[in-house]
Amino acid sequence: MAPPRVLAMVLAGGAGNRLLPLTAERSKPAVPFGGRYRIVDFVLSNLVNSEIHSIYLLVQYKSQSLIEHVRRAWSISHLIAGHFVTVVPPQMRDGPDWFQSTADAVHQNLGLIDHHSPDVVAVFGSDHVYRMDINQMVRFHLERNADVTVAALPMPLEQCSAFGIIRPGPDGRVAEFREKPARPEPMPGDPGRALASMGNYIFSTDVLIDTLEAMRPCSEQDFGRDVLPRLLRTHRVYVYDLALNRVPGIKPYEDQPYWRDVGTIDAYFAAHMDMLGEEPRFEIFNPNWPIYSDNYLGPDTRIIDGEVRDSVLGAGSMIRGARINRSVIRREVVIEPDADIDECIIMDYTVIGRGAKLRRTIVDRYNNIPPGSAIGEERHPGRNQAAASPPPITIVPKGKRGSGLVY
Ligand code: ADQ
Repeated sequence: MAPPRVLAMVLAGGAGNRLLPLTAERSKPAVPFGGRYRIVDFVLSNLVNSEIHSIYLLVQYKSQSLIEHVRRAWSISHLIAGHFVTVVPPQMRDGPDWFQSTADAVHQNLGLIDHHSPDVVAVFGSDHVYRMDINQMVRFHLERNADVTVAALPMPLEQCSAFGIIRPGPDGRVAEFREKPARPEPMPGDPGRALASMGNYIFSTDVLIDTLEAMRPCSEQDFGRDVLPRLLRTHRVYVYDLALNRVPGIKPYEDQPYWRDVGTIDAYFAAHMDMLGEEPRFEIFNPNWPIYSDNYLGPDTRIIDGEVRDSVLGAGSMIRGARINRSVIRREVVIEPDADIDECIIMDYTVIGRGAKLRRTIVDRYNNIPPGSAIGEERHPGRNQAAASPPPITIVPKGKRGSGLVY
């Protein structure tokens, strides 16, 4: 039997206010992640590794750096018909407004779906760090003759007001869906957790088109808040538990499944810490399921002197003599002698001056941290020692291009 034809619509227009100031000049999917990635690379890698190669990326405001990144990193072969990652800016097809909401973004592009006439449409978010074989979810959807399938996984109850919460029925169908409920209901037999939607959906093409056409002209409609509750009443809506998903090459010590919504600074920082350690909760190196990004053509990193423990070093950097502990250093970063960097994320084209001390700090791109600075916990030694919660994370916003590097 021929494999199903899948068209992916990746929702990449999120403003990401809870990630400010990292999203002051870029959209959430364009925020740098790890030593060399952007957040959007995770969903795109999952799609391409799942052999889904027809991908539209629906962007909105502050999309310039996302567009540039996708052009550099995701120009997959145009020689093969049906292989593309194409950025779709708002076309204002229904009037002078930009995409109003997630459902509206897809609604304004129903023409693209019509043009490709796929068997199913994968409507996926782009704000998550995870590995997932999306084909397994497509098969699950087709085997059940579902109209819509929602990917989900159990999450701790205290985090669940941030998610769409599913009450599954005995037959695997979604019995109830509540978008970001104030008091989420735990799963039966699991009082500490509720079943949270990942914001990733497989739609049978006709159902998606008919539903969005019928919902017009209420353009402020959202997949979680409006589309799913409406479809539950009339259609076959199934839940796909990510725990069923088997991605090749996952190490025994990794969280299975690993999935993080990195929409807040705390979650973004924690996801970086998950990549560290001898047995990380999320192992970025998996040759069976690579995470792709752009091909950096600069030099390797050089360490002249220093002490580096449990850290990720991006390419093209220069460590002149520093103590670096549990940190992620991205590309073309210079760290001067006697700097002390502890649990930090240092982004591209940045200089950390001699003797600077940084703790639990995210330094955005293009910064020049003066010699002798003390940023983060170092400024208030002992302040949080008695507190049960970890010390807060300090952020140095993006500097001016050219103010950071050169060695
Ligand atoms: P949220 O993450 O709060 O909840 P939202 O902010 O609407 O949902 O973002 C969903 C995706 O759509 C993101 O990838 C975002 O970048 C993108 N997006 C938002 N507005 C857009 C627009 N106008 N145009 C294009 N893209 C847009 C959703 C679900 C919940 C689920 C969580 C999981 O609604 O049910 O639990 O995701 O994180």
